[in-house]
Amino acid sequence: NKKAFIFDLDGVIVDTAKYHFLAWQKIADSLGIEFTPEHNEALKGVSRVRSLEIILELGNAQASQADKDVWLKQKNEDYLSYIKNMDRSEILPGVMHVLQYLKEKQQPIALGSASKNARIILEKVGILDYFDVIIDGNDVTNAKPDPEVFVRAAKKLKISNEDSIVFEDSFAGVDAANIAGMTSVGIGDAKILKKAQYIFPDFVTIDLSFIDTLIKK
Ligand code: B16
Ligand code: MG
Repeated sequence: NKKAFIFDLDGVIVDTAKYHFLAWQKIADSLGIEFTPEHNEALKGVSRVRSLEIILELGNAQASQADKDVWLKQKNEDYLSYIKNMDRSEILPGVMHVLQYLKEKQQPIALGSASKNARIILEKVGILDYFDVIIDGNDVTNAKPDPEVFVRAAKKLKISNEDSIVFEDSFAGVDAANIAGMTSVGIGDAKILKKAQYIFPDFVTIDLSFIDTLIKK
């Protein structure tokens, strides 16, 4: 039995969500827009461009394309300054255990991330080799909750959507997996991820017998 195991990156494999938040908060601050961790939930899994739009909407602010381009560039430069020092220690607890088990069981593994920085991050934390397929923000035109990123990953692995399992920490990402007819596994807060078919607070609480169940499903 082969299934496609598709991992989101930010908030699932590594906690870069905190860096995205810090970088966006600086932009919001400079625009006088209040931006809290609660507001940040809506940005998870969402593209950089759409994230800025959401922040501007929060502040009822209008901006020219030229201004937006400046802020998008600033945000990404700031974000890159946070991720440049990342190493293996930033892989979230329990993730390696599951990745190694999937390799042992010869299951296809993909990354399905909205981030244009996905490859750099996988390289920094030293797990690029685990992924048979990487689909990221550079490959897709439609952001989550559109299922494009996951559908492309499954297609490239030559596995049907029904035989694909998605690990996601975001509301938009869980929606995307469900829309594609894939099995959605939410990692994080059950209140936010209630539409996921399975929910775990983190990878440490995922038993390998659960992974076996998914393989045999
Ligand atoms: P970048 P994921 C997403 O990654 C993040 O959750 C989201 O907050 C971010 O805006 C998006 O990537 C774009 O990232 O600015 O690096 O291209 O969770 O889909 O792995
Ligand atoms: Mg995420």
